[in-house]
Amino acid sequence: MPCHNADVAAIFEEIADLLEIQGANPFRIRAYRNAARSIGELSEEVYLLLEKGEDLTRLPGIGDDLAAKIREIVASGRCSLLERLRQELPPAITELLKIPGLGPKRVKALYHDLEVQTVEQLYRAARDGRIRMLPGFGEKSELNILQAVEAHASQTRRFKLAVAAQYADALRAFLALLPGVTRVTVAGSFRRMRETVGDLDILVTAAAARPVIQRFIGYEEVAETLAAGTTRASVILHCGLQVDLRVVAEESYGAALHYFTGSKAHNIAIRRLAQKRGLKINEYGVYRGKTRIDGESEESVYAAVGLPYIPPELRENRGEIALAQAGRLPQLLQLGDLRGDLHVHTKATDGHNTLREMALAAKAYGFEYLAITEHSRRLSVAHGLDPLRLARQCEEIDRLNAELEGITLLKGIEVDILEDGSLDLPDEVLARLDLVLGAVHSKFELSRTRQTERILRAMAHPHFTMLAHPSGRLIQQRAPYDVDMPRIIREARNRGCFLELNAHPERLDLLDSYCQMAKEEGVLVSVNSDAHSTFDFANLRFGIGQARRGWLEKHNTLNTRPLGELRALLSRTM
Ligand code: DGT
Ligand code: CA
Ligand code: CA
Repeated sequence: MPCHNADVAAIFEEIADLLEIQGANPFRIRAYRNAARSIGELSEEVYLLLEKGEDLTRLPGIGDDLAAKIREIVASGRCSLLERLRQELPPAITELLKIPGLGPKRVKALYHDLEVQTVEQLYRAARDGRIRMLPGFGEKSELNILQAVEAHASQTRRFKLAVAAQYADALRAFLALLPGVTRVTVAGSFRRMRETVGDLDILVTAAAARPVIQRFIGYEEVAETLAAGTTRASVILHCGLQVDLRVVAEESYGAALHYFTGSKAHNIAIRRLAQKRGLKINEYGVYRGKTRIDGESEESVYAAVGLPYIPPELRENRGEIALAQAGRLPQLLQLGDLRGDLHVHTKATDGHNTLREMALAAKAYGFEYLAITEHSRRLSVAHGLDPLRLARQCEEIDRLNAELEGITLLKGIEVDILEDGSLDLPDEVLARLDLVLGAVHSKFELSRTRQTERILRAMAHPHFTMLAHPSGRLIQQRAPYDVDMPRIIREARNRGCFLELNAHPERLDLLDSYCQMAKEEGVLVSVNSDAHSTFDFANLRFGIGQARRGWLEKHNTLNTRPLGELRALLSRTM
């Protein structure tokens, strides 16, 4: 299992917290905090840097000692310092740090002076009025703690869609093979392809419910069973993900699927339509009075309120019901519509595979074309290309294109947009390429005005083709940079260039609402994998989900075009 940057950053962050609770040297604490930030913000996976033999001490804030710890973490998934610190302190103490308003300093005081070691003990201490006695706390902070603990209990962690998919796919396969099971569908936010999911909601039809429930709570990944009844059960998996299972009758399948797919706002709006027609919709079916008139399929539920079937990705009550009433639902983009991928890396920079391997994998995936878009020289941690190395790669692409059949490689670059909006390679180099993706990889903290000007200036460059991962966010790790995205979308229209929807599971960037805006403005979006290995084309599944949430259709998408048409569109931008 690869150890991701977020895992390394979380370990360093926890070390810093524990050191602080122990009252360690502030410089030592700060070194771990800086390292956590440095690794957390790195757009390249540190395990990949290690595989390539990169010297990690070149990264900001990383010295020999920290580099050794990173190697240990990546190699073993563990850190002996963290394990030692955890043994020296009560096991639940890090839970306390998750309570808003409680930093390591306060946790230290609560632990040393009141022997508070768990959230439960914290709650009792606050309720009993013992916290206000502590120096530096007082009545008001005691009340704040009480409220924060209550809020903390009601909110749980969310999982990235691609992470949830690993557990969902395995569980679906397990359930589908159980005796008597006829249908298994993962509903909820997962089916709506939201970028993160709070829990999995699984719907099963089966000859008998009880045996399915028993096998479900006995599934090897179950850590805890929260509830197990005759037709439903809830468990928590070892990874912390909650799974709700419901076994329903065949005749209620459609109504149940509709109910548990949500969103809640969409369901409420549909039920209101039903009421107007004198009908009632619940998870068991569609009813007129006491008579059940429909509910075996989702189509029948929508038909009962006079609507065509609405795809799950649209069910957010953001205008989809009015469109359905008007008969104007979009024909949403599908994975099979894509004819190529316009953003991949190879071994030449931070990818795993050679040019040839990537080309053959793209062909096997069913693609007609593949754009090779390495990083440019500024991104030195990714071993970005300078003009000479890029020229060599272009020659290699010419050779492969002459040799390979059924796949065409396009010459591209993911060039860094520098702070002043200039591009990280000379014009005459960019002019020789088929496409130029511009990307922001630095100076995320610029003001809104300056960040917007920077990107607009880059887009005005005569060779600029497409803005890569337009918001720069990493899901649950890094907020989008502050930028006037509507203005960028309008400029893309005026300039005739394109926006990327980057399907990397940590990015899913362009955000869905901006996909809608791009569509309205007539700006074509390219759903790209940003593949760093031959396996990564699989991530396009999540990019397609995001595109569908953003109402995109085949004709709104650049890389659904046949090669000839694509070339014409690309050359118009240059
Ligand atoms: P999540 O898990 O937070 O990512 O989001 P969902 O949408 O999966 O929400 P969840 O798991 O709480 O519930 C699954 C579905 O069940 C939800 O999308 C709609 C339906 N549902 C849950 N509670 C209610 C409710 O109070 N009213 C209605 N109409 N539907 C509900
Ligand atoms: Ca859910
Ligand atoms: Ca649920």
